[in-house]
Amino acid sequence: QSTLKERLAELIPAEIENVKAIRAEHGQKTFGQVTVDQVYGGMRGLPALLWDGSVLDPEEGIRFRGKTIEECQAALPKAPGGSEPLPEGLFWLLLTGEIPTPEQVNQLSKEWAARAALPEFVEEIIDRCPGTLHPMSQFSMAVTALNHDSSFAKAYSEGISKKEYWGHTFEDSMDLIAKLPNIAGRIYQNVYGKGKPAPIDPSKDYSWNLAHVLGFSDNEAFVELMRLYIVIHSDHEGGNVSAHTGKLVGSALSDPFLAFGASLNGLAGPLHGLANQEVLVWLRKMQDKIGSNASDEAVKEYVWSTLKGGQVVPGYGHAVLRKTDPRYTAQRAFALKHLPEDPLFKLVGQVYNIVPDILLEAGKAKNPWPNVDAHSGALLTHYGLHQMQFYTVLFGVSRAFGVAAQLIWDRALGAPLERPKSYSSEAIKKMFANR
Ligand code: CMX
Repeated sequence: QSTLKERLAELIPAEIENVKAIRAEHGQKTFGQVTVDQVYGGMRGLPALLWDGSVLDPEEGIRFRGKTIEECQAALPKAPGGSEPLPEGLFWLLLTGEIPTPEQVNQLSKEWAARAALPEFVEEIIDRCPGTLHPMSQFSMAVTALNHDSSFAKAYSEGISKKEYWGHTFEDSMDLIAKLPNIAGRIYQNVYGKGKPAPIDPSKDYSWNLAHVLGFSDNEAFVELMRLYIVIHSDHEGGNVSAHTGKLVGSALSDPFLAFGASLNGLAGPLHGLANQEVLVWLRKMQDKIGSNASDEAVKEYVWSTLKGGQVVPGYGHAVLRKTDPRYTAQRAFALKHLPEDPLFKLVGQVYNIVPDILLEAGKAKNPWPNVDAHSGALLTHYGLHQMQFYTVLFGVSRAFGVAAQLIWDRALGAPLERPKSYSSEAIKKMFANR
């Protein structure tokens, strides 16, 4: 059976031809107009990027290579005795569009475990960070520092042909993903004062090892949660801040460590990945203010007070989605199966019944429904991972899968440097003065 790299090598020539044919036939056609409002409005809806791993439909949510989350849960290989898909299989799917065999997934688990060790100086960087430095800043620093051993950067400096870019990008991407559990584990154990992370077990899958370095691998349900968590957080098409940043930085031929380090800095923003931390902070503040079993009326009042204070309700709304995020629904299904009586899960459900109507009544948010971040913290808290500042690190571990897959394809397809056009307000005024 082929390895992932061998399979990719087989697929790349046909995809290069496919792209050539698309460009020859459709290259001069237009998607439509670009309005001045889009330039001022964060480029919402502007077709501008190629992204093959996943596509986001506003009504239906994400599909990974054409497959919904439920379809991935059904089709991707599972761990023995497990029922959630293994992220190893999802990475294979993102890269190839194909479902791997259990042996191919097993081989990826082994390869990642074999590549997991961190250079000593990276461990020292993490160890020297003050516990007061946000885990996401530590995370991005450690990932950036891995560029020290980048196969791509080394080969580029020695002079390689463009045809060889993707192979080195693949090697770096495999190293990047493989090393993330050790980085995450080291940050977690350092910041929360628990000693050094347990060693990676080469006989186990990636998610088990992630749970292990955090100190939770003896809870099989938590390991299952990590498998589902990584899969649903891996990729959300190309325009979101972390994905787009990785692609943009990679387009300068910065290696995958530099590119993904930049992604993490974007993920660390409260309107993006940090929202999973913000949701828990918000729920805890609510509990402090109105108590734990609060009435619907009290919750409504709290939500209104958030809006009236000029703040967003974290975990709700989305730049593209216009329905409940299926990533939220997948986590709700997990909670109903594993922790139906958990009080925080019940509060998340109560908030779900209340917030959308209020956001609709307030009349600003285009999407009043919950996104992925509205749910994840409650699940992690249930298993004892209650350190909210750490939540976005887990999002970051997952997001590497999607960003890395596209970086590899970008180098395989010879994607050029990104360089869109910007205008000053003065120039825009002049341009449209008589139109
Ligand atoms: N609570 C209160 N107001 C909200 C809101 C929310 N959850 N969502 C949107 N709005 C407001 C916006 O702030 C904006 O207000 P102004 O006109 O005063 O600037 C208005 O509604 C219109 O915004 P929009 O077009 O609906 O949303 P955007 O595409 O601009 O932004 C997002 C999308 C996610 C940043 C926004 O919905 C938000 O801030 N949500 C809360 C933070 C959050 O959950 N982020 C995580 C998203 C998922 C992820 O990336 O991890």
